[in-house]
Amino acid sequence: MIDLPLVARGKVREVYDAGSDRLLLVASDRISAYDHVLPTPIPDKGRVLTALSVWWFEQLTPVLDSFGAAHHLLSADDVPAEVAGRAMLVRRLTMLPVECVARGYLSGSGTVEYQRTGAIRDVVLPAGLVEGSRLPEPVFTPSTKAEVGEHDEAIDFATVESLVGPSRAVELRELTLALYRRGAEIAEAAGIVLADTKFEFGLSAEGQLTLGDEVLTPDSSRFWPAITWSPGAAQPSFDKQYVRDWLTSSGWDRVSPPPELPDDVVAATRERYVTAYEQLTGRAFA
Ligand code: Q0N
Repeated sequence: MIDLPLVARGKVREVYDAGSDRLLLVASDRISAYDHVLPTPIPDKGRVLTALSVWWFEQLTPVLDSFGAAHHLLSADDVPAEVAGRAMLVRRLTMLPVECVARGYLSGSGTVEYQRTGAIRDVVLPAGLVEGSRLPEPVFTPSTKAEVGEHDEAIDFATVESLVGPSRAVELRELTLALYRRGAEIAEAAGIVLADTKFEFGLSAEGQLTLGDEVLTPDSSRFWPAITWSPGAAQPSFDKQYVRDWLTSSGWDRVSPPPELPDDVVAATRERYVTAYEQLTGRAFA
């Protein structure tokens, strides 16, 4: 289909070799839920997430500049016709072996860790927080990329120091938190809670710290509608809630291959992705 060597294939994205110094990141319409890729694609999901990522790279450039850092995006226009709108030509980086997660709200594995220890990683938190609570300050919760099929493994800050060196570790933590804060501020103004997000960084050929991957999409972040935010129970996902609710009510056991989604769930979910894009950017989705 695409006449370039395939470098890596994720659950919902592919990476192609586009020359010695470039990669092509291609977002598909595939959607995952409960750790499975569903058999039913969501039309336009790849184009929406790519457009959102491109928009965020632009929004985040002042934050990156203030750290002397850059992003990897070269072009979203100069891409093969068969992936038009859902691909990014990016600078090839030497990736750093740390998944840089920032959490501004308690959710998922963060809640589990807090209930067990009263802290998230190295940060002691006040008593009484519940699933969905806003944290007093965002927390850096790095992880390392697991083998295919496994979940990323939580690591503490000392492990980040040993992986990338102490000064780079501080730089990753501070830049991750600054990018998250700016993203959450923009999202909040658009009625979306950016509960947490994951960034990946690398070094350019010139040694510049560079933001890679996709950024601040619903696939790399938890987006919650601000209007229903109510700490104390699981928050509805901005994008995947119809899918999760339908899968739950379908009787699927979460182990067998997942069932096809009905058309109305597909349409409602597509609408949620488009709404997230339009609400955040203030632009119409083409
Ligand atoms: C790279 N991954 C892991 C794409 C992202 N700019 C880059 N240079 C070199 N390698 C990578 C990037 C980027 N981005 C990062 N794989 C290759 C994350 N992937 C998952 C699949 O989609």
